[in-house]
Amino acid sequence: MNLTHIEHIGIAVKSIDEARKYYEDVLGLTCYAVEEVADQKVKTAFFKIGQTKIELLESTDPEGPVGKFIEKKGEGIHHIAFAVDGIENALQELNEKEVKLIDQTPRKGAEGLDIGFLHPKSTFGVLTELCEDKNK
Ligand code: CMX
Repeated sequence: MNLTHIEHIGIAVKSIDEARKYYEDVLGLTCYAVEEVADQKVKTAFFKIGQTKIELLESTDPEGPVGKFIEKKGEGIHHIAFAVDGIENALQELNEKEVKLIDQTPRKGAEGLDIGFLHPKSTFGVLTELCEDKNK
């Protein structure tokens, strides 16, 4: 498997409008995109630092993954995403190595990336995402 870099860190927040003031006014970052991902029941806001992005995640439904996460654990780091070359093969390899997959095959995520999640119960408690930008 060829992981190339940390693509983004997903951070669950109650309100993007509130949280972005910290990222913009205090840290001096620029929000370059806000996007709703309907099938994930989230609204996202992206900031870039070097090659890595911060993805703020606001739930649009209390029963969605981020809504449930905030209800249980509060705001905070929700997942880490690695960029990978060849996401299909990477997911297959992980499956063969008995890592529990949430997505057996890639699906479309924010920014048009192909993504696949690994279950936190088989990644030492860290919800992990693989992603590949096939438009590059
Ligand atoms: N990080 C670490 N552990 C997590 C977690 C997270 N983000 N989310 C849930 N868990 C843990 C819970 O704490 C719980 O642990 P315990 O059994 O020890 O209490 C367990 O996983 C089950 O949690 P749950 O609240 O019952 O939730 P579900 O099993 O219904 O779903 C999960 C958990 C990870 C399978 C689901 O959140 C999922 O499919 N996530 C992937 C998709 C996603 O997160 N999308 C939002 C981001 C989209 C984007 O970036 O665009």
